[in-house]
Amino acid sequence: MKLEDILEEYSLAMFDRAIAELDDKECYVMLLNYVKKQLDKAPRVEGKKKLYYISAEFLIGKLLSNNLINLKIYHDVKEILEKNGKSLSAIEEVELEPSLGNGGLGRLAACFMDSITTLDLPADGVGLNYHLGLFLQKFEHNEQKEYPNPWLSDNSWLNKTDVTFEVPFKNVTLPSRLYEIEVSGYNGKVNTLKLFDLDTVDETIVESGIGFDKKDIEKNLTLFLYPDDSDDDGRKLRIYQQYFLVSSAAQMIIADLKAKNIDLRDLHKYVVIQINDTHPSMVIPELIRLLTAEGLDFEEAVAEVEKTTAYTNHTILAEALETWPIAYLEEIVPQLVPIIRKLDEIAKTRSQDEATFVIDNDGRVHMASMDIHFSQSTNGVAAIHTDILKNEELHSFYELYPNKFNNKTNGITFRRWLFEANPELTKFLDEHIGEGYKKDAVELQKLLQFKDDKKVLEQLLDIKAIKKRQLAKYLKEQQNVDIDEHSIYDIQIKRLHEYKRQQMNALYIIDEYLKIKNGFVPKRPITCIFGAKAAPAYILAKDIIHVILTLQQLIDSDPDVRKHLRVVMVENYNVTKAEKLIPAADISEQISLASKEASGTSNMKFMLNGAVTLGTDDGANVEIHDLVGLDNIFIFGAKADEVIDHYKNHDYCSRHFYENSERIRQAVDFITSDAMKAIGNPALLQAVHDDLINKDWFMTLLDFEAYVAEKQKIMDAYENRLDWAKKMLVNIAQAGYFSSDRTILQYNEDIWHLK
Ligand code: 26Y
Repeated sequence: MKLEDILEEYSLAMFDRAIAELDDKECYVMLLNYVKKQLDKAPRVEGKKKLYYISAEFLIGKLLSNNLINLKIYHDVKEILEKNGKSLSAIEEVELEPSLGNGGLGRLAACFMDSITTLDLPADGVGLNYHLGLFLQKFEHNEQKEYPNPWLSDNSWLNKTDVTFEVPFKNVTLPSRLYEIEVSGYNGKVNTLKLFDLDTVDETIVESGIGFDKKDIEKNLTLFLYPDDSDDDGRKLRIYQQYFLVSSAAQMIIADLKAKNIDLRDLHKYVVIQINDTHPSMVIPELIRLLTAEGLDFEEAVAEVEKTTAYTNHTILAEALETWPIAYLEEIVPQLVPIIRKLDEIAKTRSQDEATFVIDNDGRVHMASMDIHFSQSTNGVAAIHTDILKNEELHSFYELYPNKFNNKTNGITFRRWLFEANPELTKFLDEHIGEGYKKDAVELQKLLQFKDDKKVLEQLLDIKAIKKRQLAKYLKEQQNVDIDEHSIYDIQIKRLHEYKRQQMNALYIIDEYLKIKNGFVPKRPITCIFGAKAAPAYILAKDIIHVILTLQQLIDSDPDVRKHLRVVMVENYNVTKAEKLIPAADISEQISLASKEASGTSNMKFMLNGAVTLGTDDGANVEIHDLVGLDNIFIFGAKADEVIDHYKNHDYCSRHFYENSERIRQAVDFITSDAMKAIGNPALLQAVHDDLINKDWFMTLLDFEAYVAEKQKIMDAYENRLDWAKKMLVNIAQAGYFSSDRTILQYNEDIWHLK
């Protein structure tokens, strides 16, 4: 039967009407049901050994288009809908985005599941079924306000199961229930994302924004992703969440093995567990606990767990390296404490170096230390990041276990970030280099043969113009802002964090504003686009958002300036918005302080979509730089070793830069100028101003002038349109390395050994 007839049948069966008579919501529900049926029928990836990718976050984004693409019916469905007067993109608006992640780490887990399945590797993703994902961000009076972000509905990809496990906490044992989302691969097969939940969780306890009773575990356990951990109750809730996740995961793994009559002493031959940052680290003592309960000796269990688990580090920021007071663990999961103490003793027999202790002298458990000692592999997520782990942050461990350390440079799935987000560019590639790149992304290099072909370069510019127009239309609909589609789209989208230095971009805008006010206008209008959520308890990050929004309003209401320079902060930045923003970008802002961004992955998505990077030599920018060469990327600022030296010597003084540069002083002082204070909240503006002068922990002022100079260069380069198109082309052609398929093949080859 033809797909068209099948969908008509679904439509009639569900709504008693033809597709042409359905509204968008009904159309969505019809497609959801059809696709879910296909996924149910699809063959599962099978194999002797299975990966369990345990992660507190899976930032999967909307799934309809993604699944249509992987089932290879995207274009047919789109056509059928159009024939019936419907638009797929309007129908997609009906789907609620599951925001089950904060940013990079969670989105990486989602890209990985896509690639793992596509490469036919058997795996479960294992996480939590947060009822309310990352908060919904709204701007009110130029400030971020947080609201609940529900995504669960009767019509979702989530399937409830009868599978439950008993998770023992000190005061109460709670049943975890398994929910599942099928993950499609581009090979027509499926793996499963397994999300655990607690039946008694109650959304009605949420009050005033995203406040709730943090002590009421039975009602709040899986209510929110990363609840505010600025107080003890919030931190304890995170321990409850983490243990609930890993105990469910460990019990499920053991149940899977028992169902296949596998001897638990052979665990590592059938199972590999990837620990995604330290949030699931308690899986190590929990598995040891369960294995000893099943009859293994303690030493046997430790050895088996060490062979079965592997750890990925995603950060060198001290505040993100988790440590839990042993007293909290005593209070919540006392059964783990004797195990962790024994692990600490074993670790001390291996090294007396304090930097490698599992339990430090203040009685805090270092989750990363436990991971490194008691798993087979520790990897960083970009070459420079792994080098910094080896040589600086985790140096003592590297000396102890040189063979455990390895690099796995991150990647992104091209199914979502090219085929789905940019069908125009995909079609262009199909026409010029054939479809081989869809299997082997490195074939994108075939595009290089056209780097001096004027016609091809012009086509690339045309595609970018289309994507820019689409974004302008979308922003008009979403936020009622008008942007000039002929301006340069300069985009910085990522979590708001001082180390990512959105404040440096804001200072650039001020510098440009002052120039325009003095009669020096840019050759072409510039639109500076931001998207960023700040952690609700991260005050300075919220203040930086306030500075950006205040600048946006100031410039919007200034007819002299707004012709030349615009600022747009996109509200509630999420995966869905990223898919619209990235293909439209001319310039990709990757301006973190060198050494601080472990990898970055939006840098890869931008590059793949033909944006040119303006960035520091940090994270994966370094590898992009190597691949495209200095003609095709704009690099500025202090290098990682210089930055690391500043920290070691405590010799960075931002005030020194402020006092010695007129240009810096003018830009920084403008934050608290009368013009800004007339619009913004003076106290918040003052906080950012004062931090820049007195602290500036991430060295904004160190790099500011180099940044402004390099940005001028990239804007000038943009004016030579054909030469710019060539830069776009080289970036696209060299992006193949950043396919998550490559990353996953490397994980499999070096760590998982699944097939
Ligand atoms: C412990 C808690 C405060 C916490 C919550 C979330 C700590 C860390 C995180 C998330 C970290 C994260 O997203 N890291 C990012 O991982 C990406 C994927 O590897 C990297 O590309 C990116 O550079 C890194 O910041």
